[in-house]
Amino acid sequence: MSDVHVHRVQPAWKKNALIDNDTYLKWYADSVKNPDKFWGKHGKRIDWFKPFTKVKNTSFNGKVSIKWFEDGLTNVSYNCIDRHLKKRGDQTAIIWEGDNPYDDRKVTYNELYAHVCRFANVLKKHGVKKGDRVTIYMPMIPETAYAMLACTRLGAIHSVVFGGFSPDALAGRIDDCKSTIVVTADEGLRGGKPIPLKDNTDKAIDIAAKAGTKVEKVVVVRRTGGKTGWVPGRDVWYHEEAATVKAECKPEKMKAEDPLFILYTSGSTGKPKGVLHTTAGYLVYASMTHQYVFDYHDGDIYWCTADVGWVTGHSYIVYGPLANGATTLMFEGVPNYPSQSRFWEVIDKHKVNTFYTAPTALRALMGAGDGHVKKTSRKSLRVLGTVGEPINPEAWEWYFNVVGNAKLPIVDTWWQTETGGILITPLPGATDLKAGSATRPFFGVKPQLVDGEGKVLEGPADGNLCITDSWPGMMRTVYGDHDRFVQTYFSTYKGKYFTGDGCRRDADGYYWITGRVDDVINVSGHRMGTAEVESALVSHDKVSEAAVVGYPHDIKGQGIYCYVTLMAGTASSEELRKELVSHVRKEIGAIATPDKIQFAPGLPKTRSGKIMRRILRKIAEDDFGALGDTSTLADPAVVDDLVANRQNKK
Ligand code: 6R9
Repeated sequence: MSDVHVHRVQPAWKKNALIDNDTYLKWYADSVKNPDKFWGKHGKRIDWFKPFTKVKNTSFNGKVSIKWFEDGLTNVSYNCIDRHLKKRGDQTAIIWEGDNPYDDRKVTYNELYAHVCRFANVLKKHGVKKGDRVTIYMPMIPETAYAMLACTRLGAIHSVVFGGFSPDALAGRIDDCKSTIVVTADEGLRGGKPIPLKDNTDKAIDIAAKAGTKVEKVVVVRRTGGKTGWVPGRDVWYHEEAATVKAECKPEKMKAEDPLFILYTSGSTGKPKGVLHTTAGYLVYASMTHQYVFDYHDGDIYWCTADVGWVTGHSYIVYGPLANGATTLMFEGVPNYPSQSRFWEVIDKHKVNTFYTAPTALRALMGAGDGHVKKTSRKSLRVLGTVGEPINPEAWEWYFNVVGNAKLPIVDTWWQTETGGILITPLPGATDLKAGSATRPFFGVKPQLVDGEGKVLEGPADGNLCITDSWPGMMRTVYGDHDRFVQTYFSTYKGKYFTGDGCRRDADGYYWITGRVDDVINVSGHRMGTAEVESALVSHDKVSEAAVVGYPHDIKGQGIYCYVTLMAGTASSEELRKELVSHVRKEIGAIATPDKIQFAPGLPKTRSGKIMRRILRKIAEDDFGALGDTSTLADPAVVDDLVANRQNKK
């Protein structure tokens, strides 16, 4: 191997792992040589009401059409629950760990069945049928999983909206998919603080109504018992409704390509897109990656710390693990409450074997000191994982040495909302590790690096990451806007799925994701379009123009740096700066809180009026010695002012 930091697969792992290196190489070769045969076999890992006879029917050209297992009939909730009942009805399906360490719950597969059936019957009672969109705006409690699975039981399409989003952001998502029913909770609880989910929902419903979507029903789960507003006739308590319905509900027979869920995600332009995933291919891919990437064995306790509001929560808290009959831990709280040891205490308390988290959390905990980790045992752990953003080698080595005592494999898993499941990743028993590399493609995944002009780069190279052929878990379209789907993902490099990520391939064929090459930034593992933050800023009546870029941030990965031009005659002030920060939080949510705001009399533009973001990025990085060519600027003098007033002086 060419790099210094190589951690070889340890001997014990070679013996006990599901996949060793020879198997990886063989399966990978088979999967790309004959995808029909490979996926035809692995498509049978889920149960079918009617087996498929066709496997792959996909094209990345022209109108782009992606179909897998298209003539089969199945149901996701059946696969995540019913089929396990005979063998593991009394096994724990969900371990719930509350925000407060004294608050926890275990839910068996039998109980899960009853809860999901009841939830489905409540939704049905209020008119939800196959194809309807159900918005789920919930905290991290088991009822959220029940609601998702209940939708899949009925064939309704869920759209889970992260509980940290603002009423405006929620309203936009309700309106985009014309969802007339919302499932929420009175309040969420994180780090000891209540989050007013129902009140936010009420506000969102008013905003959505003005945009033309009228929400008819709100199903409210009682979490804290906190006071909320109430609209009689529209709002119902879940626990009251659940008591009136049966704990049996037949799963709908769904076509493989029937929509399963919509999940909104940020792109480089415009409003967030409704990424649409469909039924069978998604489940086959989520469950298969969950099993092999985490080397999941029967009886393992598996914990992914993501929120179900993100794709990681969909695929690797709910669908992948439950389809595999696993025990999945769902955590309501935050990594540093009540103490910096919380993650490691939860691991000891529930004897967690697999732990999957984000680099940003690791960097924050690393900063708090090793003592918080070392005072815990962590001896149940077998596999560590990361996701969401590039992990810097220092954080990787800390995770490896301090958390894993230099014994455990780390799977650095690269994937996206659009991909449905993990695409580039080590397999614990097969892949030698290098700190900071996502290593090699999963079965059936064909990565390719291209340069800016689309020329294919071979061997060791640095370029833009594309995937050249379809895999079962990928998104099928942008909800309601197939042209946008084709335009966003298949037009930059014709006939290829373009990921938006930059990537390096080394001499061993290992992939190193270098971060987004478009106007998407990654703040604490949360993906955000700079355009969204800009449009929030310019919606303030004192702002005339705004440009937003990311800059390197020790804990968050990237911070949000905003250049703001005020309306003529408006004076800049500390108060206005604070007002703009809270305005963005109100428009999008706390995850979009600007880190730096620089008031700028003018922005650097080309003569045709294009903002030169390259220059803004450099100034935000405090790297203005390397501004490059500024001769095409309409007014080069603005740059001097920007440099003089930069907000990130090192
Ligand atoms: C699953 C998820 C996707 C973007 C992706 C990339 C970044 C995710 C990564 C990673 C480096 C990893 N990303 N995993 N970068 N190494 N292991 O995070 O989905 O929220 O859609 O974000 O996150 O830039 O393009 P999503």
